[in-house]
Amino acid sequence: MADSQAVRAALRAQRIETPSWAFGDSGTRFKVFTQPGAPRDAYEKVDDAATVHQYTGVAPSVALHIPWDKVDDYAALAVHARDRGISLGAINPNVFQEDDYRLGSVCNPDPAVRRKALGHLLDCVDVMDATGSRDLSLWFADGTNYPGQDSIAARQDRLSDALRAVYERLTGDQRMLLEYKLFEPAFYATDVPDWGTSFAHCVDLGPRARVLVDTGHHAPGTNIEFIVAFLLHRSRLGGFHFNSRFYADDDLMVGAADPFQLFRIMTEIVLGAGLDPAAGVAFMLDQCHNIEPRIPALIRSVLNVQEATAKALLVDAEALRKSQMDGDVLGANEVMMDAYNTDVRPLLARLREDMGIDPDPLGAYRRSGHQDRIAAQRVGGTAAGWGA
Ligand code: PSV
Ligand code: MN
Repeated sequence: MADSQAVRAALRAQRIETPSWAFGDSGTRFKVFTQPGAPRDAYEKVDDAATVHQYTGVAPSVALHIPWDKVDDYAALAVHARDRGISLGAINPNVFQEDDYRLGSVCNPDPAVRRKALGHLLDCVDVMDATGSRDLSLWFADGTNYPGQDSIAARQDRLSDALRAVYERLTGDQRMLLEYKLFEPAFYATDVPDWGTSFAHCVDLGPRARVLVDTGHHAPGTNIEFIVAFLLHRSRLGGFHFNSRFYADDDLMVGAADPFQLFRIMTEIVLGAGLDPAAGVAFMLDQCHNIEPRIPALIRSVLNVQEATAKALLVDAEALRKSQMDGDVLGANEVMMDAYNTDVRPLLARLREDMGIDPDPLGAYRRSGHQDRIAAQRVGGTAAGWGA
């Protein structure tokens, strides 16, 4: 897409969802560092998400994790979000933090535990009804640590049963996104370890079920853009959990570890028409900011996705196609690298001016004094974190 007006229109229409849990305190199993100004409840997390949107203009929704974001009245939380200029996005059920789930949730050998997990998933669809959310994002920590611990096949059957029950509960435009993860917390066999497993379950279920690609959930060296292109081509790419990693599921800021990979992913999205809302691809972040200040880290992350998208939009698709048809290996590579090596920051600055926001979102946020204000205001109570 060479025409810069068309590029700017596409960027202006892009939507990137922030995760509520990235605004709370987080850490590793060694230490959770607390930060001043941490939100203390779902309402303050929504406020922080609204701040990210205010400075970027392209992050108008926030995903919730239940029960971390449990409130008495989800419709009221949705109204609060609307008053702040954003909406509530994907609902992420949490079936991994209770003692009952030691041997898994929906794949647990104990039918009573499976019933409890399924009950929570169905409750989360009720939450979606109240918030107007389209997507139920499912991630299961289920798996086994030792060979022979449980039947791999039986666990797949239990998973199918639960997914089917949830699928049948969906109405309207509601969808189910099934996330996969190679390992962790299970170390021997994860029950949904890869895109193939997720894809197979989604195909069994029907068109409302799609695969969720978390960029940190693969073996090192995996060609993620291939997975993206394949799923998009089959109309089964439900969306992303963007983050970046050096080693495993590091949950660092997207585009920080490997901006070239992010560009390659976004190029497959652009070439496969995945930016078109009709393609139904949800662009979401899933990160933890253990040592860096969170609101600016999320602003940075949104900008990184935007920069990668801008570069992907600059790929000369016609020239690329011609090189491909001519078998011109170097020519095709040059088309890609020309786009990747373009400095898109001036184009994005112009776009932001057109949108009526500061061309330098991070600088504007730093100058705003917002961080000091929330640090002064949010005293008392319990800072949100995993489990709150
Ligand atoms: C699991 O590692 C995961 O990526 C899932 O999306 C969870 O919901 C999220 O992280 C929790 O932080
Ligand atoms: Mn994730």
